[in-house]
Amino acid sequence: MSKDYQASNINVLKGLEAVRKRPAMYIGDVGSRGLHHLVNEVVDNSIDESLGGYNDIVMVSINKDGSITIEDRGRGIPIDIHPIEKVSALEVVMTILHAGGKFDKDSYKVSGGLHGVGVSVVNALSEWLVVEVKRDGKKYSQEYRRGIPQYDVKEIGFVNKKDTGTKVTFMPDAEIFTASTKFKFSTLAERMRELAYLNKNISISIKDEIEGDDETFHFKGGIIEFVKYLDENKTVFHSPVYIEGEKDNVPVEIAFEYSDAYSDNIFAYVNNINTHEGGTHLSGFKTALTRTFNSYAAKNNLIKGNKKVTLTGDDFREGLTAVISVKVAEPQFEGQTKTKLGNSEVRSIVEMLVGEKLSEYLEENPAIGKKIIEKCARAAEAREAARKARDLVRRKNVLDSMHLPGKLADCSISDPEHTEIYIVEGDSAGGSAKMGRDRRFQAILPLKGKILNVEKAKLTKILENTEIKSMIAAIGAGIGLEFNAEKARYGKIIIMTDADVDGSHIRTLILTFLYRYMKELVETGRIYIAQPPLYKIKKGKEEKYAYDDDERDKILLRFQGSSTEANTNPDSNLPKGVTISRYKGLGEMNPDQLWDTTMNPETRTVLQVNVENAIAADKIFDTLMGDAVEPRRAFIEKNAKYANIDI
Ligand code: 0RA
Repeated sequence: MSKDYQASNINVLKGLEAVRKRPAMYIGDVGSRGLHHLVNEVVDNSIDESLGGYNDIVMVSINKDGSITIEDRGRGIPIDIHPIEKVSALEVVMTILHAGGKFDKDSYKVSGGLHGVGVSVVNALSEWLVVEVKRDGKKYSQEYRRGIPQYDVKEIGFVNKKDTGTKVTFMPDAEIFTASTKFKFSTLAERMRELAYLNKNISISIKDEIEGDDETFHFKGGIIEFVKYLDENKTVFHSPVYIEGEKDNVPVEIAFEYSDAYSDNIFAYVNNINTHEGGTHLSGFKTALTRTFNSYAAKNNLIKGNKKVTLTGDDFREGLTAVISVKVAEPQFEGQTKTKLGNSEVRSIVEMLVGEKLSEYLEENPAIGKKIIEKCARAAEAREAARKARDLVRRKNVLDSMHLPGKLADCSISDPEHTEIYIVEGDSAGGSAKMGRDRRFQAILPLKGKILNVEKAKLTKILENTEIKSMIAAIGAGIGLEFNAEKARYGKIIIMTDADVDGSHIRTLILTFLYRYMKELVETGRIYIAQPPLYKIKKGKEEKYAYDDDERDKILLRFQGSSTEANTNPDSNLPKGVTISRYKGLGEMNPDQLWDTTMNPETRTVLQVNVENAIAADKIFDTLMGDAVEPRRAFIEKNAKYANIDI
């Protein structure tokens, strides 16, 4: 060691200590999400290099020892001595909070939400980290332990002058990530795929040396291909419309197309971050879309036959799949999850660009224009019919939460913060649940048989379905555009179905409905899946429940260990005196058992449904519920056992 770093730079140590003391403040949490965020943080820096036109390749590798490497061909982190800190700029970037960004101001460095905290945060949360930089014909490196440099930046060789880039390898610190430090290929790959769609000039490869997985993402068509990918399993009306432009230093890129789906599917990005909560770029787009299409339709007399209906924004969004990608130098992120763009200037920029370019596009592609207008006019007619149907239903008071469905066993507390509703498959399981529950805060709604597949049905049909109506009434917060999560009568919505193929299908149907018509509940993490046990294992008076095969085997081993006699039953592998029963359905459990194993908040496990990856969620629902048969078969075969829709 050339210098005693442990004592030399008190500011660095203070910064590292702050990060290690409150890691969640910097990376959101110390669970799986935070762990994978470390990788994204480094990759974001590589992508930033590509935004400036300096980088075309990012390579991510999960290494055999569990560490991870991110390598790019950017300019390489500068290594010259930093004028203020008096050490290599590389060391500054790696050890000083918020020094990681470009020093130049006109880059679109991501700086909101959890992004852009800097590589120094990754360094502070790594047991060890090695950085290698190729720059000016030389190769340099430095190593750190929990963020502390182990030696000065050193030269380790020569390279071709044109050969530049940065390579970061790190081992996440198990002292910080106490649950697990294992990187998941699919989680990382989904984000890499998204980044490759959003940045068409870059090729991103990822490999997993442990599991042997390997993928490379490079989409020359960028977001046009992204839109096609999102609609892969849908029937589309035309090839994507593509709009590109820049105003006041804000580059805007939009691709969209219409399919025969009933809902819309818009992904809006700012500096490669998915702005789940929307914002000014999204509202600018929506306004321009409605206005431009309406004036095009009027000018070309395209809604002659439908004089009575006026087309609204909703009509122009039915079946719309769109990707909006803008770059903003100083984005303001607002909203609950800091994923809503606040910059007001962006609204008019997007609105103007879309207005201008879409008009041009429609003049040049009249056939497509006509098709879209006709499609949206049909949507308007259907909307009108649906409104009538809804009014009818409303008049009958079915959707009114004052009239709760007869099958609902409500709870006595009314504060949603403390209440939960179990949506249960079948009347008999519903009966057990009603008897087993804690009636103060647990409500039970049994559903009979399969509910309607909302992915394939029009709103009018959906509103006629008894099971769906009772869910809407019980939850009490409306549906679709009128949905208001604040009115929801329960804090948790727990889906409880049998652990078999039918149960899995019913669960997917319910989830599809909630995802399409009460999305906010999914987005705010209020939907859960109950986990009933698969086995009951008995030895004498002792009873144990197992929730999967591994757990069953562990319990059996334990019983075997405590058994003094050898197994004398030649027909089974079971220890003596032990019996196993496999639960075929919830109905086989008596109320007490159901409470003990699945409903008691003290002892149960429930899976929270989250849409961490909205793209994956959308695809799963399309695949499982849409028209196309082949992809569904492929999905089910690939996810054999029973597809666990933990999206
Ligand atoms: C600071 C300044 C510059 C580039 C970077 C950091 C940089 C960071 C990372 C992290 C992973 N890959 C990276 N590539 C670059 C600007 C360099 C210049 O002005 O020459």
